[in-house]
Amino acid sequence: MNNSRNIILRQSQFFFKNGWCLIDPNSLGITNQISQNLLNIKKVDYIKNPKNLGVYSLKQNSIEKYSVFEDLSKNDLIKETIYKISGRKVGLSCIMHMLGIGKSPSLHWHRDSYIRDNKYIGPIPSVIKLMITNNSLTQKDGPFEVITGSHTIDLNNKIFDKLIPICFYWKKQSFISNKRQCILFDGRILHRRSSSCNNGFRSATILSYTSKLT
Ligand SMILES: O=C(O)CCC(=O)C(=O)O
Repeated sequence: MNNSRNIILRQSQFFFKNGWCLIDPNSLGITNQISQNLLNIKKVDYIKNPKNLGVYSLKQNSIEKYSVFEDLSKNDLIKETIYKISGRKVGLSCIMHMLGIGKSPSLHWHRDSYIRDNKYIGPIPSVIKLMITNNSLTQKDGPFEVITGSHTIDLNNKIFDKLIPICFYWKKQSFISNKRQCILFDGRILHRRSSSCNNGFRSATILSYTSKLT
């Protein structure tokens, strides 16, 4: 009990400082079977989304065909853990499921919520996202990447957001791993999917959470 409280405390400190933290999928009730079910989704249920630059995404109306998404949406352990780590009471607002096969260019570095010309873009308060990677990943698979700490360096300026990944390249974190991962990240962080090679393969599920009105 004490040990799990210590883990959460360390994750919380890490999350506030860096804008992301790793969580053991099993501790969130995201079992191997869940990842297997996500890997088993039929190819016909995906579309190639131009916004996703060649990566397949699950059609939104196919989500209800697979009970695995209902299981994920009913998973209160995820919400409780996000509360413990971020201090925010959240509700699930969106599910995205992606399949990258073969070569694709990287997405641009971006934030999900930001201000441009005094206008708010994206959800306010910002989203918190949980990315579940369902297979092991190396650089060739086009892993998710962030600029660690960039959630706190936002000058609300397009040019700076192009310069930050160059100036702080040494702070780039690529989520490669020989096992499944859950990455919790703040939607204000600069992030992208990196490019993949001909033999690349990545199955990833992104759950977006927004603050609940109390
Ligand atoms: O697929 C990825 O790794 C990137 C996802 C992304 O950019 C987003 O959720 O905003």
